[in-house]
Amino acid sequence: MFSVTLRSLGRQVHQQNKSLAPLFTYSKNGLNTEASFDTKPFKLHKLEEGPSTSVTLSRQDALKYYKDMQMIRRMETAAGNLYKEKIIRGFCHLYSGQEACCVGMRASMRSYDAVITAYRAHGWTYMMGVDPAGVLSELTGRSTGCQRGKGGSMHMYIKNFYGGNGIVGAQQPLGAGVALALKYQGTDGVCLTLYGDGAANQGQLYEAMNIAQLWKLPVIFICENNGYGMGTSVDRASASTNYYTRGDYVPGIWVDGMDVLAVREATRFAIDHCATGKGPMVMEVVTYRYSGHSMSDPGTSYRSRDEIQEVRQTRDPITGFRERLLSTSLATAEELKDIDQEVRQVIEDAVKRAKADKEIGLEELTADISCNPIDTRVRGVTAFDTLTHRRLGPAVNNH
Ligand SMILES: Cc1ncc(C[n+]2csc(CCOP(=O)(O)OP(=O)(O)O)c2C)c(N)n1
Ligand SMILES: [Mg+2]
Repeated sequence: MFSVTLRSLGRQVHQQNKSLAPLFTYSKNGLNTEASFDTKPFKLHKLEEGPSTSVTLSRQDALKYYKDMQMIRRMETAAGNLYKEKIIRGFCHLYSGQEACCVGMRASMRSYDAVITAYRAHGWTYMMGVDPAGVLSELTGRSTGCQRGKGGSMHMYIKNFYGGNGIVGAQQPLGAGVALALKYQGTDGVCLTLYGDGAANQGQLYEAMNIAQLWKLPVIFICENNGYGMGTSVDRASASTNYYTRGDYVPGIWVDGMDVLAVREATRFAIDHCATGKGPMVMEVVTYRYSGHSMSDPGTSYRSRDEIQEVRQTRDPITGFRERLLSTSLATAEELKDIDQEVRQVIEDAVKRAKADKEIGLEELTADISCNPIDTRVRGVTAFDTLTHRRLGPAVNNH
């Protein structure tokens, strides 16, 4: 009886609001195990067909995406606080606002696909398998950090994740190189190569696209368009802000980067394209960063507080997703509150560890610089003062 009522309610809602499709598949507790949604239309460049805008979401996946997005949001808030307390030093670029991008992409990746991104890398590091304590301890320079505290904010790695790159535009040719390696090894693996709208104007992107198209490399060039490169808006920096078309001869797709499901579908489509030998693809995900460019930028001199507030209220990736889950009975408010509580606890524990754990000793400073060192002497403070290079463990991504 209850499920029949729900079903007809689902139909009514669907008729009133095209973003909600009929509900189906009920579990005992009256919650749905699956629901369908419509995404915003994708814009296509040099493509006859795009991904379907009608997407299905299982309850299990819904809870996972929600938790991952919340984990990244809270981890970044914690990183911001640790920075203000001067426990994190140096660079620190936060990803808050952009969570649906990495969570949606990761949902469509296969275990052997690779990722490379710029310096806004904490969320990706978590999504590729480092727990929040590994990320936060890396930020505070502790030996329990994912790079034993020697990489910091911009240089985190794990299997199939090639970092964390601080030079704007540097990672795009590297991503094409990773794609070449995947192809050379005979896998159908794809390299997701992310860059910002600011990096979209770097010449080396176009050199990388050229060779990727010629050699049909399995690389998705993904422009995370968050509206700004440092304090410069996209309109001031780019002669064309249609980043999905800027590969010219490379097919492109525009995606709402605040909708985790749209990102997931577009990524699945792009992976299929690249993995079947059709060559590269460009994907523009339109998103927003709430924080300043880095912790040293308050982020309010080149945009208004109202603008930030409006995005928070109308386009926030987590709030929007939460509403979808509740309105289609994929989850209850109580359940989501429990997840929030669990996430808060994980981050609190991670912060404690990031403050308490030890730093590496001086003898490790010159360890693990090269994978196969030819010369084991490393220059010290002066050219005459040499230190010894040592390998402490296997290199990440040394195939
Ligand atoms: C080659 C190079 N030029 C300039 C910089 C300084 N810089 C760091 S980030 C940045 C803006 C990049 O913006 P975008 O690509 O949109 O990435 P977002 O910060 O928005 O994620 C600039 C100019 C740099 N790191 N490297
Ligand atoms: Mg940007």
